[in-house]
Amino acid sequence: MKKLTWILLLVLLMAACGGGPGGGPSSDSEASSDAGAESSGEVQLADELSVYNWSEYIDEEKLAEYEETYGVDIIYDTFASNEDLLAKLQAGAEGYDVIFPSDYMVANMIDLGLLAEIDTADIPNFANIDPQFANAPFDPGNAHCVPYQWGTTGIGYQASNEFFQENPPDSWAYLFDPALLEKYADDGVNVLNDPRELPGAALIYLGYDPNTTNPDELNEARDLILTAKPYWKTFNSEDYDDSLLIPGEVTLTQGWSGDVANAYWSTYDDETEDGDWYYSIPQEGAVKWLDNICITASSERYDTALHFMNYLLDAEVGAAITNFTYYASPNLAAQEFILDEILQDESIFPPDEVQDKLVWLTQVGEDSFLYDELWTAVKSSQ
Ligand code: SPD
Repeated sequence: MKKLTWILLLVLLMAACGGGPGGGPSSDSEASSDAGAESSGEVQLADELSVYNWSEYIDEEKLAEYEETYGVDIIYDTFASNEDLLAKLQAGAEGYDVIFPSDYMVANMIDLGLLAEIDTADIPNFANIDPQFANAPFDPGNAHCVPYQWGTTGIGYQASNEFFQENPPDSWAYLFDPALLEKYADDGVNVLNDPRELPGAALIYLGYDPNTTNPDELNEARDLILTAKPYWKTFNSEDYDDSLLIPGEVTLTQGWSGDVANAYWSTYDDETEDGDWYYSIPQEGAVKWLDNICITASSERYDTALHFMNYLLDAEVGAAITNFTYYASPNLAAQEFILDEILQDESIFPPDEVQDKLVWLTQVGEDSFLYDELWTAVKSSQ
């Protein structure tokens, strides 16, 4: 069906129902700045929208549904870490409209003027968001971004590994202590290729704040990482969903909750009624994070970006995303459509006693060079 027909249909539908999944934020032509937008009454959508997200972090059927329903081609690209995203934008990459930074990176990007402002009154599906995830300290009043998915950073391990059967990894020592690592390093250990997450785990293991800017503590974390590094096979946070599952590739990984839960269900055996990948939040504590949907300050398709944002916050769309990614959804209205196996999974929705051990990463501002130096030392060592 031609794009114009879809737009006309959409306008009629909106008039009849008061807006569908993406039908909320209508663009007054006065407010619209979309380059190449086709105008049809209230709604103006651009021909294309460029979306830059974490890898394996959306149900692509929902992207296709958006394209088909609204006649907008989505140019989709992925990044591996908040710092990669930031570097790309700072290098002057223009053309990205919608991006998905985490909590502390939202704060950084606001300070750097990289995010467009939004008004949640223009996003009807924002009402679906659980109030506990709205108005976060890193973006007061959701003046720039809306919540997308949340999770934790822990340890994923193969339940079938004999050593883990006797010694389930319950501490960051399993990632950093050579005495333990030598028991299973030959079977493959992976860490997140992430300049805040890996140092964050080392700092927590050492008993420090993962947001510290104390050079001595950071040096200690760097040395801990350098001692463990020879035992690690890979630094991979992008396609480890696939690589993790290749037999013989990896037996233990630092991992994000949803990716490990996905690995559990991908290896689920109906006969044993169990999967091979378990997830653990180490006893020393771990990081909790919230990824967000934001519009870049350089976007020339602001109205379409806002429209897409509203679409992603629809209850059924939000549930479909969680049913695909296995990450927790901050979308309260989505809960009724989320698979029971996800809602009941404590590795995805941690119980209170685990929540108590979780901390947020926060922006370190001008001191971020300390983390850059640490990361360079880690990545450049042989
Ligand atoms: N495969 C999708 C991973 C998304 C993870 N976001 C993590 C943010 C951690 N700071």
